[in-house]
Amino acid sequence: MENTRNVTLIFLILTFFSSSAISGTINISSVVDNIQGNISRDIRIVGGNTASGNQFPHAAALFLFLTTGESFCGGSIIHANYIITAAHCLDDLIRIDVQAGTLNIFQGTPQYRATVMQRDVRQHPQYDKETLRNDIGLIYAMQPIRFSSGLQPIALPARHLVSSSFIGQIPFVIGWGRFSDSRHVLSDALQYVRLPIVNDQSCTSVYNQLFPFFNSGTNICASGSNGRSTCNGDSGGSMSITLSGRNTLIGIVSYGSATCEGGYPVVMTRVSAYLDWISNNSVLRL
Ligand SMILES: *[C@@H]1O[C@H](CO)[C@@H](O)[C@H](O)[C@H]1NC(C)=O
Ligand SMILES: *[C@@H]1O[C@H](CO)[C@@H](O)[C@H](O)[C@H]1NC(C)=O
Ligand SMILES: CC(=O)N[C@H]1CO[C@H](CO)[C@@H](O)[C@@H]1O
Repeated sequence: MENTRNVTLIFLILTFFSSSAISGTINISSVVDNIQGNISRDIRIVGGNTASGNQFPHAAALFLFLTTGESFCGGSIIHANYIITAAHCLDDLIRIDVQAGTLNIFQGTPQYRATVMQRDVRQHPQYDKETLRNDIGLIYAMQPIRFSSGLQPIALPARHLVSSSFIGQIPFVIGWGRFSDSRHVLSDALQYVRLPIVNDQSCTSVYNQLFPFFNSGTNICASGSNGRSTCNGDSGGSMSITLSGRNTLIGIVSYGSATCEGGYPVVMTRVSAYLDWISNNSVLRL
C-alpha cells in the first residue's frame, strides 16, 4: 500500500512537468483532475525566494514544444553554444524556445532568445524514461550566447570531485516552476531554494521500494524537509555550490514527489558522473 503510493508520487511529478502550456501558463488542472484521493492538490511553492540581480546568470528557460503539447523546463548554460538539462525534458521534442539573461520569463527582456530544433538536442543514450536513469541532455545553441554580467556559463565539477558525495553541502536549486493551488502557472520570477544534500538512504527508502529508481552513482539525494522543496526548481534546473570561488553545477533536477509539502526528498542527476559524456558530446574538454 505504502509502496504503491510512493511509486505513484514519482510518476505524478513527471506528468506535471510534461503537461501542456499555453503561452507561459502551464495548465495542470486537467492533470490534477485525474489525481485520485490521497495526492495533495495543494501544490505550491514553499520555502523559496525570488532571485535577484546576477545571482544565477547561467539560468535558461526552456519553452518546450512537444509532439504531445507544450511544456517547460529549466536548463543551465555551460558554454556559449551548450545548455544542459534533464533528458526527460527532451522527450517527444519538436523544438525549444530558449530564453536566457533574464530573471523574469514573461515580464522580462531576455538578453538571449533562440529556437533550437530537435536535431540539435541530445539525450544520454542510456537515459531510461521509465526509471529516469541517466536523466541528462545537451542542447546545442547554434546561435552563440553572448555573455555579460547577467549571462554567464556555470562551471562544471572538476575531475577530482567525481568521487565526492557532497553530503552536508546546502546547494542552491533554481527554477521558474511555480504552481499554486488556484492558478497552475509558472512563476514569472526565477525562484531559488537551498536544499541540503542528504545520504542516499533518504532517497532509496522512499523511491526504491518497488524498483531501484535512485542510483547512488548517478543521482544525488536532496532533502525536501523543513517546508522547502523543488516545486520551485523545475525539472532540468540547476543545483549548484561554490567551489574554488566559482558557482559549480553539481546536480540537475530530475524527479521527486508530487506533494511538495510532504517532506519527501528530491532526486538530482549527479553531473560529476557525466563528465566524459559531456566532453564526448560538446566542445568542452572536462
Ligand atoms: C485548463 O484546463 C481546463 C480543464 O481541461 C480547462 O477548462 C481550462 O479552460 C484550461 N485553461 C486554460 C487557460 O486553457
Ligand atoms: C567517450 O568517448 C570515448 C572515445 O570514443 C569512449 O571510449 C567512451 O566510452 C565515451 N564515454 C562516454 C561516457 O560517452
Ligand atoms: C485513492 C486512494 O489511494 N485512497 C486511499 C487514501 O488513503 C486512505 C487511508 O489511508 C485509503 O483508505 C484510501 O484507499
